[in-house]
Amino acid sequence: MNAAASTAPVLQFDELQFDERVAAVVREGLTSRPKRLPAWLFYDQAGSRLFDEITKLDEYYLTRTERGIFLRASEEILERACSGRRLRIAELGAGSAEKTRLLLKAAVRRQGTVRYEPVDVSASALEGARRRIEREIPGVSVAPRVLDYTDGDDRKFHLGPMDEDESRLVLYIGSSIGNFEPHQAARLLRRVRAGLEVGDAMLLGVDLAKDKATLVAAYDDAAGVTAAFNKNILERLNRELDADFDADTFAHRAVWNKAASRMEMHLVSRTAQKANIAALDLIVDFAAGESIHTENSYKYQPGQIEALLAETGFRAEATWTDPKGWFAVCLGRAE
Ligand code: AVJ
Repeated sequence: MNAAASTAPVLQFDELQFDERVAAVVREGLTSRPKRLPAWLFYDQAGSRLFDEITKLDEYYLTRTERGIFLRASEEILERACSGRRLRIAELGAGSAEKTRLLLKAAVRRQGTVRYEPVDVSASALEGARRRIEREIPGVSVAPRVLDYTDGDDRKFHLGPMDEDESRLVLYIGSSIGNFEPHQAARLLRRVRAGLEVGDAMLLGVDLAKDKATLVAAYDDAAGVTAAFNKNILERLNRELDADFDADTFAHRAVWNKAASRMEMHLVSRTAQKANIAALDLIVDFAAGESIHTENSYKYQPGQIEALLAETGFRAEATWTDPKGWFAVCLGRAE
């Protein structure tokens, strides 16, 4: 073992576990009918870079719309959230850094310093976030938590104790909750609530249902970045599981499922073909036109997120939206 490897035992362990998780969901998803893969598989290094590009596209209104809400309302959001105490700010996921920065800066203006607790399964993503944020925003101390908040079992979601005069604000922004079926979303919120004290707060950012053309364009942009993002999931299987997918033989498809109020992404096999996933010892058959369902992105109706908060142990206290009513940021109080 060389010196570099021996200094990074935690990361190696992290990656080993992750591979097993990838192998298990891929086997499960590609032997199911209809075929599916979970959306979290998008975010390897290449996929995270592509997602970052997506957030800058004209068609992808979500990121800039939510950012606009934070630009206008950060102070007010913190004022409502803190109920007169010092705030600690936790965040589910370590990825939404730019919008988070607006809130962290507002918190530093308010109270001088703030402790920021990003929660993620990836120790390396958290370490990157810690370094970036401590360098860029003086007054923020970052205390990362390696934890899988999407874990199916109902163990408490523990963020650790706080001082007497503090309260917690948990951020779950960027429409991340949109990837969950409504019942899974409720489960996740209940799990978060179980780790909070009465009076703590949760800030949710959700995308709202809107006209079909706007939605479809956001998930099928003219430059083809979202198509590349979708197809990267196959390239990831090639890299990590020694598979032989030819991503170009699959078409990117974005569909508005109005009945379920969700955008769906699919990869549709253009021809009848087989793919060999060597590491799984698995050969997958595709009929011409057969799809792999790779993502659901739920779009909420006004009032629906407030109802979800109410049924999971929170009181919906305030909702901020943009002038077009495309995106909503909602504050729930643990009760
Ligand atoms: C990161 C889950 C909010 O659903 O809009 C972007 C991911 N998928 N383009 C979304 C995504 C296709 C994104 N979320």
